[in-house]
Amino acid sequence: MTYYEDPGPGYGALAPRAAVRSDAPRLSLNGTWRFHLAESVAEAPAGFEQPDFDDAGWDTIAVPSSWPMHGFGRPAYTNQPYPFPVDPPFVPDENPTGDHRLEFELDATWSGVPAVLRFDGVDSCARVYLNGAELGVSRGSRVPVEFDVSAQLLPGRNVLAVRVHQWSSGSYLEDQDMWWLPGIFRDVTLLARPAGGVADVFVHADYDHHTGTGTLLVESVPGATVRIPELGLTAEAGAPLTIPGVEPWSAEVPRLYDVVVATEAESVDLRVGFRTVAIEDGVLTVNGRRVLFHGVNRHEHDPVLGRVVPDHRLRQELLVMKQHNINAIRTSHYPPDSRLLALCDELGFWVMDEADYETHGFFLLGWEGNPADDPRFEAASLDRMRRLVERDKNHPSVIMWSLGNEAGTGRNLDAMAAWTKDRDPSRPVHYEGDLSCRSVDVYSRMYASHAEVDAIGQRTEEPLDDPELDARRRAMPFVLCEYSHSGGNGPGGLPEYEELFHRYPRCQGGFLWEWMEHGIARPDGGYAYGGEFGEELHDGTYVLDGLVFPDLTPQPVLAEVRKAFEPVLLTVDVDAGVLRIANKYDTVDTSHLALQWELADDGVTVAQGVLAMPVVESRAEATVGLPKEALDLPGEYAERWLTVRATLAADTPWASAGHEISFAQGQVATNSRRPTTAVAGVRRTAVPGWGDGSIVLGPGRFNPRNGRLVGLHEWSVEHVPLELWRAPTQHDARTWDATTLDRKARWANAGLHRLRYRTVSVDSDGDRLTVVTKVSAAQSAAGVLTTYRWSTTDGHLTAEVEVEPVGTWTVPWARVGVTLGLPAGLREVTWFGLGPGPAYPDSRSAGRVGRYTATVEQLQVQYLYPQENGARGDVRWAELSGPAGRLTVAGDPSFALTARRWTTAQLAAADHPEDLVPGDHLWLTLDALQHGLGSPTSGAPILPPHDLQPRPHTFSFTLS
Ligand code: IPT
Repeated sequence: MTYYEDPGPGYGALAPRAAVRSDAPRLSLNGTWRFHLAESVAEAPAGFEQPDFDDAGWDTIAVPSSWPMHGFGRPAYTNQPYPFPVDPPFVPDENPTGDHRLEFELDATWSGVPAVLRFDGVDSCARVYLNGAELGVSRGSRVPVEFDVSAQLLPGRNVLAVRVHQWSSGSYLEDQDMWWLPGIFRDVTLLARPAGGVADVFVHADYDHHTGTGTLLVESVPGATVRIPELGLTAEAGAPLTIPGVEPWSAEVPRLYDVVVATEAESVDLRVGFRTVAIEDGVLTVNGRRVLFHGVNRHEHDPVLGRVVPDHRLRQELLVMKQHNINAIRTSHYPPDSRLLALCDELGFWVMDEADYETHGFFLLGWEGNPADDPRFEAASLDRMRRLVERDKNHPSVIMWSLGNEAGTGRNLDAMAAWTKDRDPSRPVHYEGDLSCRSVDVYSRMYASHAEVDAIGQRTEEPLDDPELDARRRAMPFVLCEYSHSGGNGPGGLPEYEELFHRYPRCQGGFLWEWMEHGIARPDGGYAYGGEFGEELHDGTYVLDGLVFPDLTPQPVLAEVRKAFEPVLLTVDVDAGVLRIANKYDTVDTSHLALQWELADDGVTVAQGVLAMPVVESRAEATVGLPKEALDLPGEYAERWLTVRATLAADTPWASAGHEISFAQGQVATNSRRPTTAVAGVRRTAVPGWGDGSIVLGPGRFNPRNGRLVGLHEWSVEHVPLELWRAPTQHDARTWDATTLDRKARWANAGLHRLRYRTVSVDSDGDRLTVVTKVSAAQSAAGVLTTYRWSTTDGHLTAEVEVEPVGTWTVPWARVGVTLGLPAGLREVTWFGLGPGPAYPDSRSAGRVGRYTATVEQLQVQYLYPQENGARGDVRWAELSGPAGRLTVAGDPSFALTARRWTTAQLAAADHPEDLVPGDHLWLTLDALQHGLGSPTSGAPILPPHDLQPRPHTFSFTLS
């Protein structure tokens, strides 16, 4: 068996230890290395490890790097499938092999100094040589490995040679849903290890919330001292220290103390947070408080660099999370770059730190032969867990260990859990894949439906067969390690989950799937997804499922996330004249917040001010009087809304003073004097007449044969009387089990995208034009009778529309909408309704009633895979304007609005945003009803009210 197929963890590496900042000399070996890529191991050059090997003809590559991102080989994306035959621990001969060489000079500082060479991440198997001598072999792509190089280091010139294989036995344990990207993708460092230095350190910093006392126990080498300069404390390592009056660490107040652990030979700096994690009465607590995870699953991805994540990006990711009320991260599905955890300590996040462990492809084989249950993989399994825990054990942000993801069940997982509990009893152990929870401390599910979470909240979930295990699991706290898959335009249904987390103490929130879209930047400026690199097997757009775009720009749904995750709930109760404030923070009161209010008449601000924010303790509630004088302000309006916002009172490390944490709106009862639109005044009606071969009614001209609107004022227009289809979203286009047809397929089968229109009648009766159309698709007996009753008053044209399904419908509708093709010279839209972002039936809580203006371009959301997007919700009226003129559309009561430079069919046909080319129309669709977005791609069904089943409906709109 080859060394890269050996199922063990590799050889030659030192025991794992904590990642620390030390004053011992260090030398970064990052930079430009010589590089040679062979298609297979057999083609890799012999003797490449020899110092005098001639690499002059080789390429160069940056280290760290994912080599396919630099033109060597190609990225490949699969979710579950292994991109090689499943034959553990063997891998194919076609095994891209990257040889890396670096010459470096050492000065006198390093003479005779013991040292180690550290690799923070190599994907997937590395064989390492220094000055021609082999140091060893590593596997475990995202865990660090250190080799002792004391005997090999030379004064002056040294040559480091690393052979990296894309595939190895380790690949069987690394089948995460992401790009396969081989390379030395994290730092390479030479570290002096002075004799008598601080070889390792394990900080135990607990907090007793009853007494406010901290205890600190630092395990390190004999004779080491521990200093906390800020507290003027010095002690010996190994001796427990009791520190009264310490300030605890939490994700909300990430209080860190600098601690120095030193021997004569070396001094190590740590940032320590005092906190105690416990499970009490079936609830997970930190410092005695129940915590609620408003989390995301975070992969490491950079659209240009692959698995290399630059510093500024790490920080930016976390700032954007904090700014959107996200307080927790699951490091799906492997240990992140350690710099991330240092930032989590500093900025405040609850972290579920996960081992580099997933064998998902075996699921497709009924878990037959799963390495997680194969004794040959036991040592490698334990090694991965050990390297995770040892590296990250000192981070206060890490409050839970996770064995990995989607690796079925098996003895190796049990062994990993047992080892972890023994090594670090201070943190609970998580793993979702074993429903029995036999070796873990927390009950976890992914994509459980709202109904299931509700049952779990009441501890009435389906029992396990084994009563003992069942009782044990039923007593556990519950988290959703993944939920609300956000592929493309979605998910819907977040507020309903949040409500369950607030209702049931056992339901401690979860981690949305997932933080970032893994699009790969193409040279032409767009982003690629799976299948665009010639992969034989791939999962296409499934890699595009983030809350932020690859460049970290928030998707609209992030506003919805921020709303759902609000730590302070505000309710404007206009009738009672009060603002209700519910503090949902885990620990802090509301003294860091300020309250602002704003009163707007039909979206125009007429008054604003501040309210004194009362100090509301965590989990407590309070009320404050609303500004009565403002509510009673005289004015002419159709709708008066009061908006109250809780904002940061002072700057924080992650946002400036004034940053909004939560908001609420309340409609002020009106003695309305002005209707919603300009459609007002004395009624001057007109009757349909004839002109130029068309029926003329007010500003409208109609085709007498089919009754469609063909002209408006001086424009010619297109008119689609009824639309039932939308450009399928990623959620429309996929279900998670192969046995259920997705909506896209069901809509296609029913022909919603190829409706035909038959004019039943065109009648002018009195002052109305009545047009009846039967709408249905080829080979379908189901249809919709659509009746338009057009009338005109004062130059406004009003349509009352009635839709009535006929025959037997077996699919839901995507929408009930009317489309108008208008002149392209309409460029801007001002609307009164929900904004500023899009709103869908089950994703609208972030919308605020107001008046907004956007260009047609700004209304579009450029999902990396084009799909339905950008609808503005509850629009009472909208004005479209531009060089072509002006058009006002008013709804009774309201509609959802999309305005695009391409048709729905063109949107649906595009593979990339760049494929969408503006045509010579502005396509305006007014939706009376829409299907929700849901989140079906991973299992949870859409909530019934958002599932648009065919039904009769009437609505009305007015064009002026
Ligand atoms: C789930 C995986 O755990 C996660 O890595 C990601 O692939 C996610 O799916 C995407 O939806 S597993 C799935 C069977 C629910």
